[in-house]
Amino acid sequence: MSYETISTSKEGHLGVITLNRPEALNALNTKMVTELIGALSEFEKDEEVRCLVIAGSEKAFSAGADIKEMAEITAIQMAMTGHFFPLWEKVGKYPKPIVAALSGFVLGGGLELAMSCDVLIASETTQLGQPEIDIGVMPGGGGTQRLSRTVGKYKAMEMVLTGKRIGAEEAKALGLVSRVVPKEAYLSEAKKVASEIASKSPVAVRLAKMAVNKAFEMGLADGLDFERELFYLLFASEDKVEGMKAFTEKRKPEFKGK
Ligand code: DAK
Repeated sequence: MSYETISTSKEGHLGVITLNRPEALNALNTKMVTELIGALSEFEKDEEVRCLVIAGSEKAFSAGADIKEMAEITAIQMAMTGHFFPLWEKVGKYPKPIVAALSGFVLGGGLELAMSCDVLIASETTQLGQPEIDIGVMPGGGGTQRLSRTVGKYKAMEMVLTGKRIGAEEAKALGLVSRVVPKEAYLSEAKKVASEIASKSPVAVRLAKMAVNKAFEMGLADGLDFERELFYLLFASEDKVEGMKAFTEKRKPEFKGK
């Protein structure tokens, strides 16, 4: 597939999506959102792809939704089309793990996109924020909910109500990114983590991702029940037999995702 506002590639078991609107700091417009959904669907169907990487450029992962486009959209148009909602749905419920390779500006919808991913690797230059308040609106892609659950009420309030950005180190201290790396290494590190995930059993990875995500939706008792059911289910997989056999035979397992 060829795209205008993103590019995609396959590197072994990795599907890589790169946001590519440098003239607008990778602002998310309708075209880009549509193309992102298309690329995510392609990689979802591709059995060779076990883990995704979403990256922007060194200057900007994404500066958020395209304000120039949004300025023309009415409330009715937004409500009728869901605007970007299908993207958050797609990424939020994506069955394969997604590593976000962050650098430069990660703002508004860009941060909301990143927060819907699973592992966030950030360059030391990364600046994260929800600046929607500065243009008279508020986060609409899950920002108020995901940010609060991640950094707690008071930091989330400060970020959402003032629009102020935070740097990579502060984000790491708050648990908003998984790891901070030198700016030359953010993409290679993201691919390294993604490759490591891709080397594990795809069945175990998928269920483990589901279980961790449930922690944000369920109470502890229900979450523990959910985890136990998935754990039992994994004992029916060929990958479980292979993983444990390989351990006792002191060799690397060959996981097939079955
Ligand atoms: N939209 C459109 N164009 C943008 C942009 C954006 N978000 N951000 C940057 N650009 C464009 C600039 O207009 C400029 O283009 P030209 O003027 O050269 O044509 C170019 O990118 C370079 O930007 P600057 O000249 O401003 O570069 P600086 O380094 O001086 O500043 C900046 C970088 C990132 C601090 C600044 O550009 C900035 O403040 N950008 C806006 C950031 C922002 O407010 N982002 C939040 C947008 S609102 C929804 C879900 C989610 C959302 C909406 C709906 N639904 C489910 C319904 C999300 C909303 C948002 O994200």
